[in-house]
Amino acid sequence: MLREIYVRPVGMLPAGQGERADTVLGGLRLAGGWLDFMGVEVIERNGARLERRLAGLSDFLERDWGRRTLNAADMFEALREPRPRIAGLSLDRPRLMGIVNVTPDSFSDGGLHSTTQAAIEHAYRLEEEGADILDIGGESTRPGAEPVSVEQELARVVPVVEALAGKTRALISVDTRHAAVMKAAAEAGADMINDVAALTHEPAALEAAAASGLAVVLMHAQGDPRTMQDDPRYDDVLTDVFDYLEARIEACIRAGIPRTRLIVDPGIGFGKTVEHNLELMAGLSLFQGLGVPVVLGASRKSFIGKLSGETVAAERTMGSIGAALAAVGQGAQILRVHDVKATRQALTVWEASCRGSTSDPQ
Ligand code: PT1
Repeated sequence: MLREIYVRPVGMLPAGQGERADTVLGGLRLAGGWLDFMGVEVIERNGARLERRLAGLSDFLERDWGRRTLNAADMFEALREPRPRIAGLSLDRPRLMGIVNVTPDSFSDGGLHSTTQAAIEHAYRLEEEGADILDIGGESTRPGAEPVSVEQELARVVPVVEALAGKTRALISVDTRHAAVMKAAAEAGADMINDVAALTHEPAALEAAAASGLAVVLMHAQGDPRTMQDDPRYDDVLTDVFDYLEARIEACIRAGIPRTRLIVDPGIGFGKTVEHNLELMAGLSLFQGLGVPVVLGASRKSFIGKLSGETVAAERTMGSIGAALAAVGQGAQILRVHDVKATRQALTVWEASCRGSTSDPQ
């Protein structure tokens, strides 16, 4: 089914401020989280034509949408539905997924043993700094990266998962496109699969993820890492990515993965120009209409370099925090970041400033 109407929550206030019964202008809690939305942006698509307009909630709810009523109503319900815990982690506040690369080029001296040790130490440091999830990856999927063999990926990832499983408070996620790695990681004690190919890279991936019983991040990418930045094109990037993720959720449900185990990610930098990335950032709250948690990975990416003129990725922490706060301001539940300490500090101040109090409800 191709959607004709999309409903994006807008006009965010800190949770509780918009929902108050005494306000003339009523708002509703977004996904059981930290924001109330006061209105919606209605996006209508007629073939290639796109119309976007804003509506207050009562205006939206009272309007007759004709044969599109069901389409609008199911998406509206999905916006409100509180997100269930993922592997025990509540998503009523923003969470941090710390990036742990198990790739020799990230840790200079080359050998597998020292690479493994460095990755484990890095993971513990990120947990200490406030990571809720540790994302372990053995294959680089950044633009232009060459694939590694599955054997190599297994040799990098599995020892790190084994070392961390049961020893950290943080959840363990494995960043992989390969069924064999998903299976081995699940056996080694991982909690979550993070797949930049949304379980499409191999036919066996969908089956392996279903059998694992783990939570799964479905990320949108256009093309393969090696060539994805060669002239990416969309009819409309925001609704095209939405449709793709919706179709992948449906495929997962058909394969036996319940919606409560699914998470989506628009895939910043994966077959996208700077303009595409910024359209996704600006429209990010749209993805709450999929009814599952949203992950955003903007950390140190080249669009931040292009905006700021900073050519050194490791010097993009400040820009990455800008992207992170923009994302949680649109309801994104999980941020995939390199700089856990800096992002945690920024989030703590952002949350307390929205709340207007030092007292932490947790
Ligand atoms: C991501 C992500 C990921 N990104 C998820 N997993 C990478 N769920 C790896 C650049 O433009 O966003 N979400 N796993 C890393 N990929 C990139 C892509 C790194 C683009 C850098 C860029 O610089």
